[in-house]
Amino acid sequence: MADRNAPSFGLISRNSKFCLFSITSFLFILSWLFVLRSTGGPHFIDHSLLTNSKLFSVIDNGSYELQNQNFILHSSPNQSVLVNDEEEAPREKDLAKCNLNKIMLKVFMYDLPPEFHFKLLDWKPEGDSVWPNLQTKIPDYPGGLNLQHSIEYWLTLDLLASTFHDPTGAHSAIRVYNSSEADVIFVPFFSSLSYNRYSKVVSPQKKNRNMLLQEKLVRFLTTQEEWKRSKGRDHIIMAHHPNSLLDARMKLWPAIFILADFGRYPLNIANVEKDVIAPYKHVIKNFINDSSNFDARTTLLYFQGAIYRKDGGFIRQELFYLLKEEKDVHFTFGSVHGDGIKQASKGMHSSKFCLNIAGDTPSSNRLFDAIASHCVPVIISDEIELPYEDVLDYSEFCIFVRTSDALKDKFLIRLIRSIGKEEWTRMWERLKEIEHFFEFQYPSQEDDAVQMIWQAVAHKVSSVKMKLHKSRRFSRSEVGGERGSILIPWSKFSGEK
Ligand SMILES: *[C@@H]1O[C@H](CO)[C@@H](O)[C@H](O)[C@H]1NC(C)=O
Ligand SMILES: *[C@@H]1O[C@H](CO)[C@@H](O)[C@H](O)[C@H]1NC(C)=O
Ligand SMILES: *[C@@H]1O[C@H](CO)[C@@H](O)[C@H](O)[C@H]1NC(C)=O
Ligand SMILES: CC(=O)N[C@H]1CO[C@H](CO)[C@@H](O)[C@@H]1O
Repeated sequence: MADRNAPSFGLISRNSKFCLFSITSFLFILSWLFVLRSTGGPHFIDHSLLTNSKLFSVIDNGSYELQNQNFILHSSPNQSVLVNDEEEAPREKDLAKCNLNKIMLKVFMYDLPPEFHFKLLDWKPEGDSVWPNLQTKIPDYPGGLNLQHSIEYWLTLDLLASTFHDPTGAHSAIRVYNSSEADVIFVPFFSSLSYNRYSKVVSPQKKNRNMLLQEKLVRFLTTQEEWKRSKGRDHIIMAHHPNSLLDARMKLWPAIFILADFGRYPLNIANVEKDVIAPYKHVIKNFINDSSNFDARTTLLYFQGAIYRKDGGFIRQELFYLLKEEKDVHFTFGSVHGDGIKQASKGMHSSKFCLNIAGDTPSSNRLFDAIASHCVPVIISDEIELPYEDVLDYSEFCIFVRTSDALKDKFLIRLIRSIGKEEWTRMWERLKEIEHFFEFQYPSQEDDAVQMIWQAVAHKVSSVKMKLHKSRRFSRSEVGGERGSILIPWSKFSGEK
């Protein structure tokens, strides 16, 4: 990062200024036309003014299509009149479309050997190619509960596809091949899958393959120019499964981690300021065309989950005793496998509220299952960190309860029963509006989980850059004036002791 300039972050504001300017200009011209028209003057308007205007061709070609959507350019002989096709103002729609191009994060991706990524999916490399050809076949990620942590797969696919010609053109990140031009350096190690698949030691080996891969990764990264020039601070490393990257994280911590939570990390290794929290991929089916309502969802409160021996287990057990007499509460233990997923889908789709109680980690995929089911989440997890909370106000569609309160007799059930039809319906509507933020898909779509994560990364990178630039102010008076020597430890600017 030391040598990077930061053009793309300028783009964010430049883009939105441009959008604002274009829309304002357009509205201005529009109102001007209406004034002319109402004073009987459309014939004063030169046809060429409209059709040849640069502004209009920009609008025509840009991310919003004013004419095609709401307006028709009527060219009656020798006069042109813009007529609003629909009565509603186009403003909101156009602003939303303008957002489309708000950030373009430039990402350099290491060409790691396939054993770090697609070979873990049993993909077989052809020739020298490190990457699958997505235009012929997209390797599948293993199903079941593996999928919860599959963000490594979706982000990598998105980067690989970012260089294809894409008529929808809605990318948030684009792969660049010159690392000096990149905003961040992406490390395509499928660490969650590596943990899930290769944690067992196979004799006669002493170490499992997951550990060996991590050692290899550390050796690789720490010898790269890209790593050396930023000490890894602009590197993106995915470790979504709470147990993934257990060994390497202690050596790679200057990087930006993409995580499910901070449950198993010391504060100096991972923290909210430096890292990015990503959602789990929900395992419950989406509730498409959800026409249920408050009364149709007959279960008041739904919970299905495992019992843990640690803290989370205690809370779950206590809550079970507090709630077991309530007739409209579904509270059972047992993890969701196979047919369980079908049952849980049914249960969550027919419940008003869904409980999320901290387990052995602060986060769980249950929250994202609840969102996909439009079942208002009730979160009892004091340490939980939520994805994109800088842009999303979870209190609009979730109920948060402190653990200490939840364990008071009748507290939780009274709170839940006090939420009436109107308030619940508002939260349910909001859930339907925001659910797409949590969808992982290929190709990625505007503001889905993949693009939201890239945007969250972009927000981190700009602050890292600012701090690095600031730290260079007096670099000439530092020893030897050498830039590499003034890289300060992360803890200096993350406020840790
Ligand atoms: C429109 O203008 C063109 C020349 O600019 C002229 O030849 C044509 O007759 C005009 N048509 C009408 C309907 O006035
Ligand atoms: C990479 O980008 C840097 C900065 O823009 C430039 O100086 C360098 O020549 C580029 N390298 C290659 C191989 O194109
Ligand atoms: C949802 O509704 C749309 C339009 O009414 C319909 O075309 C579609 O098939 C429905 N999907 C499902 C899964 O019911
Ligand atoms: C990217 C894009 O849509 N470009 C179009 C801009 O408009 C000209 C003329 O209308 C087209 O030829 C381009 O294809």
